[in-house]
Amino acid sequence: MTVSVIKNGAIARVIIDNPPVNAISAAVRQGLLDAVRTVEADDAVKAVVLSCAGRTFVAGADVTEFDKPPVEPHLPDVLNAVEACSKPFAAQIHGTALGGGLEIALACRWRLAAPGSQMGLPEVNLGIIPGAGGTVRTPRLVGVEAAADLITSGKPVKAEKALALGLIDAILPAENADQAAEDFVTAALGAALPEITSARPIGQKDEAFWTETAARVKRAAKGNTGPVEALASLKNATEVSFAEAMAFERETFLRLRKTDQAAALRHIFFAERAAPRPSELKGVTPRPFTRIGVIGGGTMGAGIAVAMRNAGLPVQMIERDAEAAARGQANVEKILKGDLAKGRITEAKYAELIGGFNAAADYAAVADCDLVIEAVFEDLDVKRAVFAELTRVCAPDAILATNTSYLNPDEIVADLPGPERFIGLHFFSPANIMKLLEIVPTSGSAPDVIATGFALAAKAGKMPVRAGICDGFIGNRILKLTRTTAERLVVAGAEPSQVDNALQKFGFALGPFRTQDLSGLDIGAFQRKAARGRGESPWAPVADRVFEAGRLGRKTNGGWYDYDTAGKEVAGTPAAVAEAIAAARADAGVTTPATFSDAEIVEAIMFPMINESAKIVAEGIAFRDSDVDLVKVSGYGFPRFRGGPVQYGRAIGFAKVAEGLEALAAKGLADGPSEALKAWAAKA
Ligand code: 3H9
Repeated sequence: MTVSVIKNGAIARVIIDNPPVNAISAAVRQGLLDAVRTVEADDAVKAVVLSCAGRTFVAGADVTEFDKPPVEPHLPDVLNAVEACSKPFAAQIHGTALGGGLEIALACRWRLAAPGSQMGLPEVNLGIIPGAGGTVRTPRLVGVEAAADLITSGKPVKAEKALALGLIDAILPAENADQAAEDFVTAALGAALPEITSARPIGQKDEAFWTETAARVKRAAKGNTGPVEALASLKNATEVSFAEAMAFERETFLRLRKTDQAAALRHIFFAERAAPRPSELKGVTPRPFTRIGVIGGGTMGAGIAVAMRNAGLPVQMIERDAEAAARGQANVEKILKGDLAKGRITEAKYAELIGGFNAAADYAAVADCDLVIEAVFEDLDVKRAVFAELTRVCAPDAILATNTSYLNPDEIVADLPGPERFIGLHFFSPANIMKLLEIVPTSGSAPDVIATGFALAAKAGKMPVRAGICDGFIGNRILKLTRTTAERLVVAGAEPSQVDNALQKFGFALGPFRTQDLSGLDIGAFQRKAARGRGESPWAPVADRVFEAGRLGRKTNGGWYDYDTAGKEVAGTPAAVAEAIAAARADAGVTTPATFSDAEIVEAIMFPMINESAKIVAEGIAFRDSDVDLVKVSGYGFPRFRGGPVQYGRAIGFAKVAEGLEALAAKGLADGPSEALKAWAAKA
């Protein structure tokens, strides 16, 4: 039974049992409605405790139903029945009460929560707003201001905070919680019953509050419409009757559920849950890892070391000599001191984190590490020398990983003993902050070694995505293409700032030129030099010239943009960049620079990205299209509410993207559609 009723004297217990997270499916809604009727009809029942089986209270509406038309009974009606039931309900919360789960609790007379439980209204993270009274009942319990925070941020609060806010009535003891909940209700029945939530008064706020809050919410939402709509529903709830407010909320919820944004956010929600659990690793036990070696103490190595320390793992760093080891130590201290200064960690935590870290110059110090991550200079010979040394000093079953971003991990470890123990673990800078971790098996990686990569990601709070070997794996392969496409636009006639601004308006955290200024133009220049050394001919006529002019980006106070002494970008294209552009245009025979609308720029950048994503999936570099989207959203500032390049292409229609690519190719702005994209277009 999805919902069962246990009658045991005056207090009945209604239990929702819908694994894994008790999501509110149609069966749960019907079961709850039936349970209300059952207890209503039983004179012996005086009150009801509503709880859930398994690891959590209700995690919300069943998101998998959102692509289909709503099925009766609808949750708001079920909850009105719960609230109107003459036998008062108490919600007994454990784990999380989220979205519709919290809305169920709001319709109960009392809310009792286990210590450590959390409650919230995360609907805005799915591009929707609460749809069963979240914006209407919450303010009646916690006040309008606290409700605005809860609903527009989507962030859950812990039981203690919920109690202080008035969202719950009591925190239950950790032991014998069921009995304690029933005792609470029995005692409460002896006093006057609290008013049902819908009958409670709702606070009022002046126009200034709403104007200021709406502006703040819109800024923070960065293009996600959910928070803005949720606030509008809350405001409406303060102005009209309960029933009218419920109708308005429901209408908004149903309208938003059908939007591309909501579909995109659901896509990423499921992508995040699929990527960490590759089906081919089902049943494979990861190797234990208790001590981590990090080779290289530069920005990347230090960031990885801190990420590992934050995961509670002791770290041994190796640098080439004592001086470099001291620099590595200083780099790690700098990151941790920054966290201390920002109040992210306490003095005691700092001491604990730095206490578990050591930097040395002798490889013998990693002999007892069971997982070693190399993060040295991107040079094949340098990396090969590191791995040769590691295979000499480390135990034969120790896992040896490379953090390379552009080299071929197979070439790095070619001919070394124990091919099954090598793997690529591609962290993103700053590695202590960025969640994405590309897991790149080599041709010899053993399944349990790959599984250990995923286990390490879980331990360190990273988002692992499996990627195959190609130039740049998933993320940097697309990044490289995007840089080329952006430069094609500039050579054809666009200004770098126009390209950046159009993409930022689309929702990207930063445009491609501003990103290059941040990370340094030397990185791309170095990669192109290495590629030319291999006989390839990478195309970057403007970036090459800007780099040759000594403009490496923010670190030299100028790259694609100039920066003032405070580090603020100076408007306009710097003269040196304008010269580089003019020279590249002359080489390309561009006599009359073309003009582009923002929409054309977005298409010119996005369509090749979608095309490349299709190729990446067709080649098996990514296992699923949602993995490509996850990489771009979690590692490259791609707007989450657009769901990643593939989901964006799906929303437009792959056939339309393929057509658009033909037109871009005719103008020399992109390659034509790939066979892989054409296949997607044919299937859609
Ligand atoms: C809503 O409630 C709208 C209402 O206002 C209006 C209604 C009218 N639906 O995350 P996990 C699956 S909107 C369907 O790995 P954890 C998930 O896909 C909803 N499935 O576990 C996974 O499946 P699989 C508002 C769901 O322990 C499995 O459960 N609520 C849902 O790390 C385990 O999930 C939310 O946004 C769902 N709602 O974390 C809360 N939730 O095993 C969303 C999970 O096949 N959920 N699944 O891959 C969460 O935040 C986390 O799942 C939770 C548990 C914290 C609960």
